[in-house]
Amino acid sequence: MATNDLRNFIAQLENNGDLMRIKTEVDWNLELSHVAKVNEEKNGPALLFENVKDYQTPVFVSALSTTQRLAVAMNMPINTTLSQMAKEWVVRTKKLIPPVWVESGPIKENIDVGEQIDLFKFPVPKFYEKDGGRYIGTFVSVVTKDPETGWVNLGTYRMQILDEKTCGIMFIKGKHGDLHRMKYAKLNKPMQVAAIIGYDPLMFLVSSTLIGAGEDEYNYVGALRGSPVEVVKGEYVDLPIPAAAEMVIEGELWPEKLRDEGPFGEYTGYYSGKGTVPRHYIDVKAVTYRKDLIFHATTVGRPVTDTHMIQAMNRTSTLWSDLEAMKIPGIQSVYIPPESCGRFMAVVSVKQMYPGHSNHVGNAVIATSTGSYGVKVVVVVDEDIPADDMGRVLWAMSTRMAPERGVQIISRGRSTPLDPSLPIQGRDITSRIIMDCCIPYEWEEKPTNIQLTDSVLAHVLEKWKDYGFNE
Ligand SMILES: Cc1cc2nc3c(=O)[nH]c(=O)nc-3n(C[C@H](O)[C@H](O)[C@H](O)COP(=O)(O)O)c2cc1C
Ligand SMILES: [Mn+2]
Repeated sequence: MATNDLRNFIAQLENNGDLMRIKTEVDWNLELSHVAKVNEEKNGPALLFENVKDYQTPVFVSALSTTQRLAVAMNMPINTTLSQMAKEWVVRTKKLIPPVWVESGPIKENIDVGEQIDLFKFPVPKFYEKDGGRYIGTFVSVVTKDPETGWVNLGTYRMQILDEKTCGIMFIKGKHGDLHRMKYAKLNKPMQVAAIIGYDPLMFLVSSTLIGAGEDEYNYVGALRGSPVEVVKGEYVDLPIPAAAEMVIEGELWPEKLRDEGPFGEYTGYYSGKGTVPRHYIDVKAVTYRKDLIFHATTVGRPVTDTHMIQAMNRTSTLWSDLEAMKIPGIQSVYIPPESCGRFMAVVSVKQMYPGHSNHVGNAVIATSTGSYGVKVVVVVDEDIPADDMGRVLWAMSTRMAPERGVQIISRGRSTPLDPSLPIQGRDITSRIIMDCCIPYEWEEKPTNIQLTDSVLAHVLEKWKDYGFNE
């Protein structure tokens, strides 16, 4: 059964023994995030904090910080690798499934408007000491609409509580929410915004994915799930909202007005460098939430957290789709490791069929939309090495790559303001490296791999327990 809301997802984790309920009181101020982070670094279970200081509402974290939990969200066997899930994504998203409108849903069980609106009612964590405040939008999907074409977009953009009825929001230039904002600026009208916190985690996977301008991410959530998202209209905004979401913050954003926001401990593991900066904000007009609300958050910060896992997963998927669209033969597997912040490094395994094939692949990666936004290191390996087996990738890098032959530096390309390897004032443009770790196709004499003998291996595996091994 596909998950279709957060509660269903949590129940599945609990069935798998992959959820821990914390009943000890935990402070929303730093303590909660630190428990979550230490647990994530031990590859621990998802956590439900049931006793958050000053609050009745529980907080759920680490939903997708392991491949096992990503697999639950994708409705696949829990031992599926990230690269295999990405391949499945490529297949499922070939047929998009639009959302369907319904009359009402649990999201309307509580409706706060006017004087009732108070963002401090919710157990919003402060994650890191130097953060500018409490971040209500971390595991969030922000809905906006193009005023000219009606295109609905979902994007994950961080949101800070600025006061009881105001949230800051950060749009990096070029993001679709910001393209919409610029159109409202021309019309001199406020932009309606709905921020969804707590729903089928597939939506978070999708709202942080590089999908083309003009495309409605709801169609991708439906495609990945195999059934349409049921949506209702907002209380204040004329935007589609999942009927079974936990919580929605609705409001309007004046396109040219700014207030101080940040800083925020970013997923690179660093602050982005500029400290507190004037950014856009939402005037909150309604907050709707389910009975017995579960507040959903993610720690962000250094790898590996939900953010790194989902970026690794969705960027591997879009890179793979892009390469498939380029019709390059022989691609065996693709992988963007979570430890590279889910964006800075890409590995592709290829079955070579002609001289220069591995170069073709390396150059293609940086020409794709995904590769050209943020991938700095491209590694190409032969077919015998799965792209997501980093131990084997390092082996290929060490034994098959001759630096002079294998390495190319590309000096200019699109970057991100979050890349800490570049000076704070010069982060628009980055260089890239392609590392070809393949044995050259044209070599007549190739190094001989040591192979286990099939018949002996089969014999040994058959007798495995007789030798005294348990597993
Ligand atoms: C936890 C998390 C926080 C993010 N925060 C921001 C942000 O504050 N601003 C931003 O522009 N992108 C942010 N991103 C990246 C965007 O979600 C991503 O680029 C996505 O493609 C945006 O949607 P769009 O392509 O429809 O604009 C974040 C991603 C994650 C996973
Ligand atoms: Mn988009």
